[in-house]
Amino acid sequence: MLQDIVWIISLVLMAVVGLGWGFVLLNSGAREENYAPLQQRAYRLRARLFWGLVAVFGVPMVLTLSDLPYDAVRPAQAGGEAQVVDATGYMWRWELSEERIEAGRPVEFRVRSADINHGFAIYDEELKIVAQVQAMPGLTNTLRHTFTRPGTYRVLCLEYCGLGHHNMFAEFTVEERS
Ligand SMILES: [Cu+2]
Repeated sequence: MLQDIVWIISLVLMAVVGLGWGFVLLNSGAREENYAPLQQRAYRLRARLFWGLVAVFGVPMVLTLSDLPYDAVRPAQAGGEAQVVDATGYMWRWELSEERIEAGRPVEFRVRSADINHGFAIYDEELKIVAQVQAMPGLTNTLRHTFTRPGTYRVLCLEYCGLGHHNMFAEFTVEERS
């Protein structure tokens, strides 16, 4: 609910900025091209530098976006109905409603906090982060993910939440689809 309101406010503000840009664009004249030779060289160099930066940083960014630790980019829809896991963060432990998850089927974690902010982060056996979402009091955040590799996964806290923060972990296993 709160997230929807914030989303709508953001959309309205983005529309205002967009209209401003459109107004400036419509009311600006054609570019003057009578530059001095040195200026011309500088502008050409700048344009080359710009496209060079796009190539060096833009291409790898697009190629690696799908490795983000959440499924905004590639929603976990395939593979049938989602398995629902309720996850609640407490100072300082996690409570999971499910400890066994089927590989290849999407999982929907419904993440809450019973006290203060925690960071719900799932790590694989090599301690590489798989997915994460914020655990907040008074709000349920959903995190969808499809596990492809069976194994033991760990939930750690990614938001410093006091003295016991480093001990805050839970485990679940992902099993081969039966
Ligand atoms: Cu913490």
